[in-house]
Amino acid sequence: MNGVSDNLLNVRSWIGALILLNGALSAQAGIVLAPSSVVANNMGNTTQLDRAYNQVHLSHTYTSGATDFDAFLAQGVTHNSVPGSSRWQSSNNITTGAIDFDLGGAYRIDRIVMWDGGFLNLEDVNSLTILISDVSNFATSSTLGTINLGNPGVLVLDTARTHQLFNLSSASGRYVRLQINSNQGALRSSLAEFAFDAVAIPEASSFAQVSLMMFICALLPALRSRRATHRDKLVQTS
Ligand SMILES: [Ca+2]
Repeated sequence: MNGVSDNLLNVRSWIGALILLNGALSAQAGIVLAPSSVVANNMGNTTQLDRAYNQVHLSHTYTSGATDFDAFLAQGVTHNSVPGSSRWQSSNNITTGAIDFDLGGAYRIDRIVMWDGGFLNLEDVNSLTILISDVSNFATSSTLGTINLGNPGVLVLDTARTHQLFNLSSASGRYVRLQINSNQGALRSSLAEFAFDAVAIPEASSFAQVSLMMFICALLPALRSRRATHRDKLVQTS
């Protein structure tokens, strides 16, 4: 087999490896991920926003970015939604709006788990659209999905609220927007606790750069070999 064919085989091997790498990334098990900070919030705060994801009233805790998502939920995690300090509440007379979070890095988001209030359930968010973006101003974004938590039905003191799990469209980015479309009827909205099922991904730009570099490195010997063959032919015909 000549050098050109060998090197083209190498190119195919590298491309195959890249496809496998990409497949491995998409097949990775998800971890539990909470936002790392708030970028914007047009709903105001009656109580502080991190109460919606600070784990304080969860029956089990996780390490954001490390704990296996399915193993975590399999423990039967509940949220004590009774204390006022267990949930975020928007400003009075504001029930809808958008809250933007920084995840602290690029992630693929597959699912969201939510625990609602139970107590004071008329404040609980109902319809929620979730967007993800590579840029903090959401100039471009993908929709992860619109979910409905439904009305718990009765005003109860729920010290062990069970979770609701929602599948999302598995898009990637660094910033997530929770767009609250409706609540259960109160004059402000609340979020008891939420977290994402996520997989960390390399930054798109660096992944593309590495891929391009690997491709060029693999292709160079083939080009050199072809040039040498061309030169040999010129020598033979001169
Ligand atoms: Ca909470």
